[in-house]
Amino acid sequence: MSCKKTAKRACKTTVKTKAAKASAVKYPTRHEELIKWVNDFAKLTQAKNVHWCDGTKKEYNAICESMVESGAFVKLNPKKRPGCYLARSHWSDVARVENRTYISTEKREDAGPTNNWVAPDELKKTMTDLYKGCMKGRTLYVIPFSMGPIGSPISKIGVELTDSPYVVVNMIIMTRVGTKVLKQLGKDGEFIKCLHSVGAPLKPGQKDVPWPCAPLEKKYISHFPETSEIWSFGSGYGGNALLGKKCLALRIASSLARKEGWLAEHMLILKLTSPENKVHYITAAFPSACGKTNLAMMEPRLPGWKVETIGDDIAWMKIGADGRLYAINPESGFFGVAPGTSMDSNPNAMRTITKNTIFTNCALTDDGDIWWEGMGVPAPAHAIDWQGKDWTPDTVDKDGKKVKAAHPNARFTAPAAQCPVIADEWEDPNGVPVSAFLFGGRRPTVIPLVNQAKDWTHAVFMGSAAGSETTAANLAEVGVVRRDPMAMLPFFGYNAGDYMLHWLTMPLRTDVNKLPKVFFTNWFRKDEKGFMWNGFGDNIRVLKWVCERIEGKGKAVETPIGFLPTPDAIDMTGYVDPQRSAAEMKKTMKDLLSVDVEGWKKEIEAVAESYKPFGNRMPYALKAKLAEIKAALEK
Ligand code: SAT
Ligand code: MN
Repeated sequence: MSCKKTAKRACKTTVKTKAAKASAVKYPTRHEELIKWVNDFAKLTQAKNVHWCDGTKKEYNAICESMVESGAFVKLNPKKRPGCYLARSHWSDVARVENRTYISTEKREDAGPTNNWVAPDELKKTMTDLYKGCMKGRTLYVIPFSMGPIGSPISKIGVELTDSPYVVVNMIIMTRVGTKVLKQLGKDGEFIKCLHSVGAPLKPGQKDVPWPCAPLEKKYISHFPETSEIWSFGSGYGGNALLGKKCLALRIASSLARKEGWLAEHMLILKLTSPENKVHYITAAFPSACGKTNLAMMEPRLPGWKVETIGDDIAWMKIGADGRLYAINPESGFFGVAPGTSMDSNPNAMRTITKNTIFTNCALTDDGDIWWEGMGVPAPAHAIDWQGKDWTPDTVDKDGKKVKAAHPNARFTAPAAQCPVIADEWEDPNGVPVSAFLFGGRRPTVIPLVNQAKDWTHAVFMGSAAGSETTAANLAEVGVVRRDPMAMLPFFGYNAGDYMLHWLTMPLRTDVNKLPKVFFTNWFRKDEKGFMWNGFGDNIRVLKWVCERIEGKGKAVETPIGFLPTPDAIDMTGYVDPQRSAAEMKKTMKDLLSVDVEGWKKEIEAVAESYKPFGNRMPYALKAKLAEIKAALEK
């Protein structure tokens, strides 16, 4: 970024690389290890400038404006979306790339069978070669960030070095960035080193493209949990590039959590208040694009109930002095899936993204607003699609298939503080006490609407057995069921068998009586009429039963797979499915809340199959639980 008038303040902390060598250079920190690490990387990558981010609004605005000038951002109509921008990615760089994501440990077994693995020496050599000269013609941004409220005993500090201004502004929304973090770090505080480059150096005079990135075979999203480092190359997109999110807050943090005795999970955190003013905090682990954001901000369709948001994607949970689990949201923003988000499905998300939001791969309307499929408003007669092409509702591709205006994994990045139902305590440094965990996934058949675990081992089994239909959040086949234990499959920072053992040992570290009650939910069952359950605001009916169970009430029947609600246990007052009469819905509820014995036998086989690659690293207790359920189903 050049020192334009708009960017004057930001440039105060921008130093020419050559000048950086001179002792006269002022750094916004006295942390020598940090300064040396930054300068070494600037030298390796041959960055044109080094810019230390201060995290101010002024800096954020200056970088956004410079991206508008360079063509990387479109400024949206300030009357319709004040403070909002649209970015369009390269067509090939639209989601996480799991086949280019590595957990690099000295021993292959420590990464486990679910992760790609290359030894650290080899991977670092390959990537050092890629990093050589990769920032020519670009600015290296230094982003000091805190995951979790600054200074909270649960938080962790990271520093990301990147040549992507898109990453900087997204990180400013998603994490706590800037001088205040450096202050907290002091002269010798610990931080997690995160390297990132889009991998597209510029020759002198070469014009930049709106979304620079490297081809797939050069992309690497690498994690070194033994030294708590992240090295990312070649992609500018979400979870590949905003290194605080999946890379730090899940992969590196899960490995730290195991060492330090806590939990880093792919879970939303919500606050539920009953009509009697009883409060319960609930966390829920669903795979990417399965409705975590929707549940976290739900508008309940039962009178008197209130849902407030603490987090929509990641929960870090530590054990309090009272033996309970306390959760914080390590993030400060939402990186949500746009398509399907509407005033119907998630009104609070729609209200959150009315201002100060970055949209990625959404369609641009002629009046300077954004649009996506499933927004709940009619398609515009004309728009510019996510690839920057003219689009109308009739646009088809060369095979005659309708072209989508927004990419199915198009995203919004919005400050959490803007959410109208953000809970007052969302930034409490001590976290909130958790009463229940939900696991879930997108399962069109077999899995009931809700099912409660009988004990902690059963709870861990339930999590280990989770599976879901794949979605567009990952660059792979969409719509096939894959096992996604604890919704962590793409995010385990170590051997998933060891992770299960870590979970199984939680009762040894907590007050067992205060451990969260655990449930498996499935909003996605289908029959010939389509979805059998409305989902969204009607999910409060399931949460109400969950609360009753937490409080030792709530009618349930014990079955081989867990405690299922009796058919009348779910409050259906005012429930309307336009496709089903009340009598039909009664039958549907019966189907949703019964055990499909034949289906479950197959399910158990599939889970057993998923344990096999782990050999003895999969805890015996889970195999025993599986055998117990299998035997009970045979009876
Ligand atoms: O791109 S992200 O990994 O941040 C989003 C997701 O897949 O959940
Ligand atoms: Mn996620």
